[in-house]
Amino acid sequence: MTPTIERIEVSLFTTVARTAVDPHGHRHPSPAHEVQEALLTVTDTDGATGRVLVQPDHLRSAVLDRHIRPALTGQDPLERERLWTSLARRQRGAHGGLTDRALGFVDLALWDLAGHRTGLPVWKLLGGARSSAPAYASTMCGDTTPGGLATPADFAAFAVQLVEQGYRAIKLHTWMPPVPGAPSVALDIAACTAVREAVGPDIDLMLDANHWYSRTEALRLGRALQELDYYWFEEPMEEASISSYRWLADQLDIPVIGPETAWGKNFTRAEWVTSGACDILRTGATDVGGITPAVRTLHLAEAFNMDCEVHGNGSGNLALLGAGTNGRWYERGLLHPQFDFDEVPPHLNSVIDAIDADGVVRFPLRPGLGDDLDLDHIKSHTVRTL
Ligand code: LLH
Ligand code: MG
Repeated sequence: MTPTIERIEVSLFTTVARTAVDPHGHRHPSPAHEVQEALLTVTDTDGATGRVLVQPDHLRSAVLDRHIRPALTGQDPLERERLWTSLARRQRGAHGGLTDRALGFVDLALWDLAGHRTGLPVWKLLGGARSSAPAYASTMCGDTTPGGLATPADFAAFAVQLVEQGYRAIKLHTWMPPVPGAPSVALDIAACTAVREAVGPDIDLMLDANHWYSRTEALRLGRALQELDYYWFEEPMEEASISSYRWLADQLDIPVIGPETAWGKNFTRAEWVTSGACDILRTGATDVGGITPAVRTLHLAEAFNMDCEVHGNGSGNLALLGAGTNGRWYERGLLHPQFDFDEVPPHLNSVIDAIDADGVVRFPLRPGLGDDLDLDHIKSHTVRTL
């Protein structure tokens, strides 16, 4: 008999973090402190499991009980396209209660389960277009910390360190509110100039600047970046305004990339392409509602001869890079001179995305998404199960 989905659980557990977010959601280094994280587990009637680390705010009990369990329980977990569509169709009547991220977490767990059932890593199930990808170092946002990322010179010094570690590409996140004085086009240009001068012409550089510049501020910044031979210009304005991005992309030679945070899954991405709002499309395993719709965006872009870059780190985004080669980079970060990104937190046995001396990440060979979870830690530190 075909196995069907039997149990869907979210376990809240404690672990240790060395970063924290500011009131605007930007992550910075912090002293080690206890935090709660969450694991979604989907189990089928044969005992096969799909597991993924999630943000529990998107999978509260009401969301699980009203939408996710009714849509999935008793269904064949391998029929991801059908299950994703049935969940996505529930979004309209959920009045904002069933988010794209919730869809994404469920889809990731189903891909992990499929990997465990077949004994294959997800990047291979997605077609195995390649088995590794170059990483770009994605910095944390600018701050006010001495020796951190407080000045253009700090960004330049950190960029030199990153190149020494093997990275061949670096993306800056410059100063954003609530940092006093941020944002500032002049300061952004100073940081981008300092980094280019520090690393020379052979390192690819990108900028992800304050997300709420005006059109004219974004244009001024973009023109400076193209003079500095930057590789792409990311999210300088509110992404809901597609016509602003078309206005910007029409006037710049440097590739404009997007959208990253815009809601609307693969449908919004198609609008960006046909509107001419970007030169490089953007997707992400949880940004667009899962690996399933993210693969659609990669292939959509490919059919327009466009690159489609994957936003964010983690096992789902790494797996997604196996679905094509027009997502050229893996975004590794967020990095900071006072934070050891390679330190393994207590709920993991190893990091999934170690880089080699050339800044390349080799995809994991473990079945499923490949996260090396310490299930004993998670079990013994579980404080609540939804
Ligand atoms: O604003 C930030 O803190 C970063 O931009 C962050 O959201 C990061 O995920 C990003 O945009 N990467 O490209
Ligand atoms: Mg970004």
